[in-house]
Amino acid sequence: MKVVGDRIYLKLIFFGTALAGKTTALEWIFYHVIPDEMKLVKELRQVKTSFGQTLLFDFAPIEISQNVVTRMFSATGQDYYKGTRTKVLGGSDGIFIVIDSQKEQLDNNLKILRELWKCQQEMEGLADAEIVVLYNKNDLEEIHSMEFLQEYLGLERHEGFSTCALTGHNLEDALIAMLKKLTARLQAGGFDVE
Ligand SMILES: Nc1nc2c(ncn2[C@@H]2O[C@H](COP(=O)(O)OP(=O)(O)O)[C@@H](O)[C@H]2O)c(=O)[nH]1
Ligand SMILES: [Mg+2]
Repeated sequence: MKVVGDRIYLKLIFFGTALAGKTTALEWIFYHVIPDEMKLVKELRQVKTSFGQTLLFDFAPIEISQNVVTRMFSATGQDYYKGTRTKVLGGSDGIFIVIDSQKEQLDNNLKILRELWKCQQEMEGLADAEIVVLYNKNDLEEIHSMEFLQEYLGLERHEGFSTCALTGHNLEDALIAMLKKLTARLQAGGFDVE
């Protein structure tokens, strides 16, 4: 959280393995959930490789109330960009963990979660970040159930939603859950959230 003048800046990030659906989820939220008057830019800012994968990050600033601005990022999942990923993670107030529910991705999810828990221990402030989990690609056949993934990946204590980023299924609810947690935290800290 950054306070500049009478404005509070919150940082939200979508974190997960490559191709889990981070960019798709952020795009859907930006274009279908956020009302135009809240958007501080008209288009999502993206830096993509020639294969359409996110190179650095996707970025969208949104004014959720008169004095609170939420900046949403999606961190790239490729191992190659590990250094960038930790930079994007730094200072996050809220983390959407995007799990690729496909069976073949089980170990990749576990691997990237271990990395996240490690970053949380090592990076200042990150341990307090609010977490909401998206169990994504719930429209596909060869997937594990949300219940199985919660237990196997050790995510039971975090609020989770079974999502499809292509159709936006449950994404609005997940965003609302996150904003409620952040608003409660701001109010507990004595900030006005109008
Ligand atoms: N079937 C299905 N495909 C998805 C879903 N979410 C993302 N995808 C697809 O998965 C691929 C990778 O998505 P992308 O958002 O670029 O992944 P990122 O690397 O996490 O940003 C794209 O082809 C998306 O269309 C989903 O919920 N269901
Ligand atoms: Mg991406």
